[in-house]
Amino acid sequence: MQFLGHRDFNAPRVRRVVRDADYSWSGNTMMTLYSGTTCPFSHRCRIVLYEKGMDFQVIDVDLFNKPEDIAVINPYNRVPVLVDRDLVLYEANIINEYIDERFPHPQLMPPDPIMRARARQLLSSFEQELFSHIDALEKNLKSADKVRGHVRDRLSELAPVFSKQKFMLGDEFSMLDVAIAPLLWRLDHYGIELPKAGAPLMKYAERIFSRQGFIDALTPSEKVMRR
Ligand SMILES: N[C@@H](CCC(=O)N[C@@H](CS)C(=O)NCC(=O)O)C(=O)O
Repeated sequence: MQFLGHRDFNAPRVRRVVRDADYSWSGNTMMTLYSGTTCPFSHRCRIVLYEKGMDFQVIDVDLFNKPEDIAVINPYNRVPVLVDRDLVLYEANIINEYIDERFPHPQLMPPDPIMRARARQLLSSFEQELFSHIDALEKNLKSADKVRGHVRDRLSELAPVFSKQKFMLGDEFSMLDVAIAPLLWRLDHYGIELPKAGAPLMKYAERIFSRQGFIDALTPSEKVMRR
C-alpha cells in the first residue's frame, strides 16, 4: 500500500485507482479509506475526510473489477472500508462518526446528547426511507421506477424545512447534510425529478455542493453526474 505523503492544504487530495494493490495494512500509519468511485456511501466518508482537513489517503476501488482483498477487510465485501492502524471499520455512518470523534474540528455530530440521539435517529430514517433503495437505482432494477417515485415523495416532504433553515439541523452544516448529500448530487443521474415545491431542497443542495470539502471529495466519475 502506498503512502501518499503529507497534505498540502491548498491542493486537492491525490486519488488513484488501485487494482493490483497490496491490501495489507500493517505498518501503514495513515488513515486509509477504500472507496468506490461512484458509491454514494463511500462519497459520504470522503466528504467527512475532506471537511476535516486532516491527513488521510483515499484508495479508489473499481466496483466493476472489485479486488478480492475487499472481502478480507470487510466480511460483507463492500466499500467503504476505513483502516486506521489496527482498526478496520465498515458502514459509512459508523466510519463517519469515528472520524468525527477522532478529529473533532469542525464537529459534525451535535455535542449535546439529546441532539446527538436525534441526529442518529434521523440518520437511521435516511437509511430506511432513502438509502435502502440505492441498490435498485444504481443497478436500475425492475423496482427502480417505483423507487424513483418513493424517493421523490420523501424528499419533497423534507423541502419546506429549508425555507426556514440553512441546513438539516439548523444553521450549521452537520453529519445529516453529509449523509443526504450523495443522494441529492445523484438526482439527475438516477432520473429523479422533484416537483416545483422541491425548490427549497435544491437550494439547500446547492449550499452543500458549493462547500470546498464537498468539491474536493468528488471523484472524476461523480463530477460528471451533474450538468
Ligand atoms: N450500508 C453500507 C452500504 C455499502 C454499499 O452498499 N456499498 C456498495 C457500493 S455503493 C458495495 O460495495 N457493493 C458491493 C459490490 O458492488 O460488489 C454502508 O453504509 O457503507
